[in-house]
Amino acid sequence: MFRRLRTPLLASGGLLAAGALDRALAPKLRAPLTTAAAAGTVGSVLIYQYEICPFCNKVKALLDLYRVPYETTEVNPLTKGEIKAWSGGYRKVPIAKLGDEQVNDSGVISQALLDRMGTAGVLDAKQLAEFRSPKALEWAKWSDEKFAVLLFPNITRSFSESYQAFGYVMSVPHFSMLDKVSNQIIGSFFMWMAQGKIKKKYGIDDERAAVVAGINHWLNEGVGSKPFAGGKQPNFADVCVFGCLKAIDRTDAYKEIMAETAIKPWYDRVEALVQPGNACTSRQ
Ligand SMILES: N[C@@H](CCC(=O)N[C@@H](CS)C(=O)NCC(=O)O)C(=O)O
Repeated sequence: MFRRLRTPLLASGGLLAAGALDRALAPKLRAPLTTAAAAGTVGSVLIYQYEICPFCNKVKALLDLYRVPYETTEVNPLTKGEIKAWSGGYRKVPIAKLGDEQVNDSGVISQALLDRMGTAGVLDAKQLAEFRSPKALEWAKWSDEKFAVLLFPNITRSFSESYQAFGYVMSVPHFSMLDKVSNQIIGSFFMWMAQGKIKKKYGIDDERAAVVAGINHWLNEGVGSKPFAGGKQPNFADVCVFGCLKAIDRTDAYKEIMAETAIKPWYDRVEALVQPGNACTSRQ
């Protein structure tokens, strides 16, 4: 179990105060762009992804937030068959196809998308500057380098947790039965076996305590008393941290994080703006 996290918000007024804050803010949140407003402006977007990859979910949350239509292709983690022939040796996800252009790495993809959104007028110059302010980029780096790395050890603590995390492979339509079973069993097994090595690599002792401490740090230092790290609207850092948690939202680790920390009101606020985007429906 996680140690229960007490944020200033909880300690000084409890969940009631957090709920009241949500209600007070709800009408002021920016109305989402319609898909039609964004369609045709950014061009075609195809994301090669793993459903449980935090970096892929970050990119999808960004697209969803601004109602930019996109498609996803699930990559077989064992064979990489969907990308191997054309990715030029790059074997990680996400990879984006922006029109005909291949863009690797979630950070590069996100900035390329934001540039296109700026050019297309989905975001004006001021909104763009605020969304990717130096502070937002600093927290985005923290999310990628310090927070995202905590997720893997948390969803692979045991074979059964690892098996649960890999459960999504069973519903990927283009995976053959052999792909599904091999990923579910062999993939889960190797993820579980790799857990210790990853913990050692990143100097993680107690993975549950580490993820709670990470969330504590984000809530207290990143979000603070504002609705979002970006203030009244999410910024790129909000999108990055949201993507990390969205990636694992069908796992026991996620349930425990939500129950044992005070992150849910912030998460729900971001999710309310991201929905009804594709990240929630792109699951194949
Ligand atoms: N810096 C990269 C990191 C991407 C990354 O590490 N992706 C993982 C999945 S979460 C991956 O593809 N690992 C290689 C593999 O699965 O073989 C980014 O932000 O896109």
